[in-house]
Amino acid sequence: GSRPAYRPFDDATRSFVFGLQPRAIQGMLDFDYSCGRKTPSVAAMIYPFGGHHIQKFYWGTRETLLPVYTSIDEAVAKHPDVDVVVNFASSRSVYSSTIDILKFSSQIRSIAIIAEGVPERHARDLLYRAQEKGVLIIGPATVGGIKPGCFRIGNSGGMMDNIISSKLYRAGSVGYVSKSGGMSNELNNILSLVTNGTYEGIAIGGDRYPGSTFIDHLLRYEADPNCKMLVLLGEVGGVEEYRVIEAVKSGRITKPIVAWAIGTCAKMFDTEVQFGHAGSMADSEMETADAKNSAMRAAGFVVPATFEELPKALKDTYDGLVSKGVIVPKAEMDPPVIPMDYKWAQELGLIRKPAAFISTISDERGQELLYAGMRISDVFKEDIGVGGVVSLLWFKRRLPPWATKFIEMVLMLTADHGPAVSGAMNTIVASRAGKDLISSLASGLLTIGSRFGGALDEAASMFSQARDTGLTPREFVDNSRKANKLISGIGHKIKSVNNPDLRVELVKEYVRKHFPSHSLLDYALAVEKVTTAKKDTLILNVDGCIAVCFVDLLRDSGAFTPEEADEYIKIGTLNGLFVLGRSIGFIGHHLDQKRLRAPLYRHPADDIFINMADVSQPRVLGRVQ
Ligand code: Q5B
Repeated sequence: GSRPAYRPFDDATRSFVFGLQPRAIQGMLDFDYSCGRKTPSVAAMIYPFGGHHIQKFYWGTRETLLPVYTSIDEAVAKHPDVDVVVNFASSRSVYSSTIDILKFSSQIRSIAIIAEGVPERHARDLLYRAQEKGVLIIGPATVGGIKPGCFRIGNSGGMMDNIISSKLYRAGSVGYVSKSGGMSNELNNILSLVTNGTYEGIAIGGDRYPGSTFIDHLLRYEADPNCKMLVLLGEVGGVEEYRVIEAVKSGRITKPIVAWAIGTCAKMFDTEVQFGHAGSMADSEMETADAKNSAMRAAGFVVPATFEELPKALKDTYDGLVSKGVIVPKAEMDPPVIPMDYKWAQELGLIRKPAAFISTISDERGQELLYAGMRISDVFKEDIGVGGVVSLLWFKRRLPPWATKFIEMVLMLTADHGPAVSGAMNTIVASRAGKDLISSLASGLLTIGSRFGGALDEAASMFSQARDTGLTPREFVDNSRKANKLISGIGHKIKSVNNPDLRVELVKEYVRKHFPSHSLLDYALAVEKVTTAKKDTLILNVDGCIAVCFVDLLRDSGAFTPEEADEYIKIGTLNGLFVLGRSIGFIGHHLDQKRLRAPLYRHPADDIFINMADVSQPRVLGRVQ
């Protein structure tokens, strides 16, 4: 590319991210956006598994798509402008993937290796191969580094608010190199306070064999005319600081350099102390932090007396460069506004929006599923049964046991009434047409209506209205007839006074025994007396009986206000009982037909009286010749 070797990253740098790291990539893109970059610094992802696809990211307030390739070959071929790979491969696969990437060294000039725990022999081999090809390797075991205003390797620099507060969205004049990402964040912050900020910062990683080390980066900064001041944050262990000392002594590094070796406290322990990093242990006196600090001081580095004095040393050095005119501070730009993720803003309580839905019966967001506030484990501990669950989810309250048992009784009674009823028929016909369970069930359910199974709500409202307005049973029947209105809940196709519906008998028996009151049932039975006197099939049918008993439950259980009781009748609760119960039977019929391998049903034509008498003389439209 057109970039000089000392400046591997600039504001046009494009990279691949190896591995699926959507959060890190979003962080890189947010950084880019904050820098005012025109194009995202990530061109694509490489992930060998799961096939080609694309992933969506934010680009400012809008969204952008990034491709995911399965091989480096393809990615390189498709994006000739990319010369950096941020390799997030695990310690197990990072060696082979980096070897692969190194094959494209004519295009890929820098690789950041994030993985920790890379075996030292692998690290050394990669280092050797990369040097041979002149490829810059940062890492392993590092967040990478950051080039303010230009490019961010992975998660370097921390959260976006940190990046903004450390002014990393625009370049400063100070180039630093450190081992750890955590110390880098600290340095970015200090530099933003006491100088015009970071020009570039690299964390080389804490392993014994980093792919590039202090001297590599400091020599780059030395060569880069835009970098005016150097910072070395070393640590106990290793001898890399001495290579920098040699470079200063030999005149290869001439820019002012502020330095500190961390770990001066190691001498306070009796035994060898290993700090967080694999390489941070002194094998000899020379590798101690104190020895390094003394040697650097002696070589002319600016080394403060203590770490706490580092900011002052940085400030003094910077101020000196400004007064000499080496650094000309630029006018500060306004910090960019980075759109905050909706979820994050919500968590911080910064925004609100009206919910599109309200729900008040169940909640699965917490540790435990709740039904109307009752923990699912308590549902079982207290053995509330299906009736209890229905009472929680339909009525948002626990009903007394006689009521929940009644609900269960209703579900059991209405579960099925043979294959000949219209709903079961439709389920069976649908099933035999090859439909699946849900379709066949739906076909049966959609048949439930005011004449079949769906008469409960209207029965409840007709009977209670009649009784509430003081009509005698006879007046009610007469009024209905005059209005040409069938009484919902009265009449049955096959059941009659002489062939009573046992289900109805069971309900009556239960209600009389367990309900605190059954006044509407009594009223309905008085109506039945009138209707059956006319015709013995005009019994109080199963729909009607359940309906009036449920009104008694709603009104007299003490669990509902009169308004609530009326509301439940109005909003169609009672038909729900039949729908729920009969679903059991419809599913049974569907399974039965499947089990029987029942073939497609076609109704015999001789069972249908087909008569087109009314169209036997077609109207002549136009003239017939
Ligand atoms: N008449 C149920 O009719 C049925 C009258 C009436 C006053 C009435 C009919 C009706 C209201 C709706 C209702 C639920 C269609 C039924 C159920 C579940 C099921 C089903 C199963 C299961 C039956 C003969 C004469 C006529 C009519 C008069 C009829 N009903 N008068 N009020 N309600 N009921 N549905 O036998 O003078 O001769 O012209 O619509 O409650 O669905 O097992 O099958 O578990 O699956 O066809 O139990 O009663 O009688 O219509 O020929 O009428 O009685 O005006 O008088 P039918 P129709 P007239 S339970």
